[in-house]
Amino acid sequence: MSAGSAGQFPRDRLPEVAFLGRSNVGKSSLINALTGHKGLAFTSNTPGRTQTINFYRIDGAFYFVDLPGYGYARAPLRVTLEWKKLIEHYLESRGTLRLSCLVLDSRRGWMENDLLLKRWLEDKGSEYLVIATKIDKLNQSEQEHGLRKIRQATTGRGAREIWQAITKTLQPR
Ligand SMILES: Nc1nc2c(ncn2[C@@H]2O[C@H](COP(=O)(O)OP(=O)(O)OP(=O)(O)O)[C@@H](O)[C@H]2O)c(=O)[nH]1
Ligand SMILES: [Mg+2]
Repeated sequence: MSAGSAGQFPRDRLPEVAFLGRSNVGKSSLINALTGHKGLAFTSNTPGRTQTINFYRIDGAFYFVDLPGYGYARAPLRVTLEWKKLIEHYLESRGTLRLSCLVLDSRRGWMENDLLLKRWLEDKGSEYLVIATKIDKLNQSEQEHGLRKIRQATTGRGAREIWQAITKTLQPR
């Protein structure tokens, strides 16, 4: 099921796992790899392939939700803003969303928009998973370096939570 607006989201209240990330990182390919259906989600060499929110019902039990990628510089601004609105609306209001998979290209690691999204998910207290793709494009030492850098940002999360707790106790009563 493909939704270009919130009115078209499924209404059967099944739990959802969403795939988020920059354009072309491999979100749709990942859905195909996980389900073992090569042609299930459309993939393309051209960034900006997925332009609607696509819901794939798996075994009648849950949905994999393929979201349009962000950060595609060549998309017209109007389109970029529309996607942003649709993605934000989905993330903010979707009660059935159980897990967000934040997909990163292992060659690039964390980009500005990824960090913003990660922080946003943490502020909301949402469950999320960080997934690195295209590891096959790196050699052994690049793989180690790339994955270490990706993990670094996830360890920062602990520090943030400690600071949150500290500032909370320091607030005047
Ligand atoms: N080598 C390699 N190529 C990959 C991998 N994952 C995806 N690709 C390729 O990367 C390109 C983009 O993949 P998509 O799955 O369409 O990316 P997407 O994140 O869905 O992109 P948008 O829909 O534009 O947001 C395609 O040419 C894929 O074949 C991977 O793990 N390794
Ligand atoms: Mg896609």
